[in-house]
Amino acid sequence: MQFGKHFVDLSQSHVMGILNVTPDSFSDGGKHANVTRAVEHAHRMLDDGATFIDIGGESTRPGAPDVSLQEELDRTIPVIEAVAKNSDAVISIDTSKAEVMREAVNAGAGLINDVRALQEPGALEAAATADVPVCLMHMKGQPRTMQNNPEYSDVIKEVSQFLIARTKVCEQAGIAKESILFDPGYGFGKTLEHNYTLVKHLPDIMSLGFPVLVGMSRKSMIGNLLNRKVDERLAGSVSLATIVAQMGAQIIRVHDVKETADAVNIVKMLNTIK
Ligand code: 7PM
Repeated sequence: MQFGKHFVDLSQSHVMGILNVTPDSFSDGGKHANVTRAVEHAHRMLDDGATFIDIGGESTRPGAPDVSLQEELDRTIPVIEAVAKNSDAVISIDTSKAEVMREAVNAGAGLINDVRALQEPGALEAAATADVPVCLMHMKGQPRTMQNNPEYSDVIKEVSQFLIARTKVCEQAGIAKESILFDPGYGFGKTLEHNYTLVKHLPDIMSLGFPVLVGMSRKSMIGNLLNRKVDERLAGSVSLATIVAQMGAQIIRVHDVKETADAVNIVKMLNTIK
């Protein structure tokens, strides 16, 4: 699949590193220090084996306060420019805002990662014009309230139907089928049982014919099952990454790139053995 100027062979699994873009106000070093730190983090993840770097301005994080357009642009665009100029990473922009999509792709992003699946005003048109692939994620409800008692009659069916319905809307807006990826949206309006059902039946989602991106790194589906705090979820995260890599998931979005790349490389080795 072509991601802007980069081609990525999705017949194998790739690691996507999550890049922290911290607000300037939390740093005494100012804007430049933040950009420098973010670029260093991106380079470490690339050295550790990431193909993709996912850059987000935090507005899409469940429970996070809304971030203004200007703030999201200020946080993400300078980092995208710097990483695009100094590496051959495929940069993914984690946003739901049309203007951020446009500016990010102008700055060098090769993938739009939208947890709201292009449902915000202008997002469909922005993605169609940007001419880079888009990851459509399933979320039930809205970030602030989605975790209070989510219910499904059939979670696999509902997630599949939502994603397929969004592809129709995308196609009508001029987005080619060939540039769409699917994400079941682990943790976004799902109970523990729903999340693990979506792991077990990931092959059903994959059989819809779109490459999949999965993000389970350090999430509550690990913490709540194993009774682990956020900084104790590495083994759980790598275990889940290994399982979905073995299923053939195309992109695995994680915090811990080095450990996940090791797991993916073991799966790849096994897949070369008869
Ligand atoms: C709190 C809860 C903070 C959850 C951050 C998160 C995904 C994503 C996120 C995902 C795609 C995180 C999440 N999760 N984009 N953005 N898929 N495509 O762990 O699962 O970073 S935010």
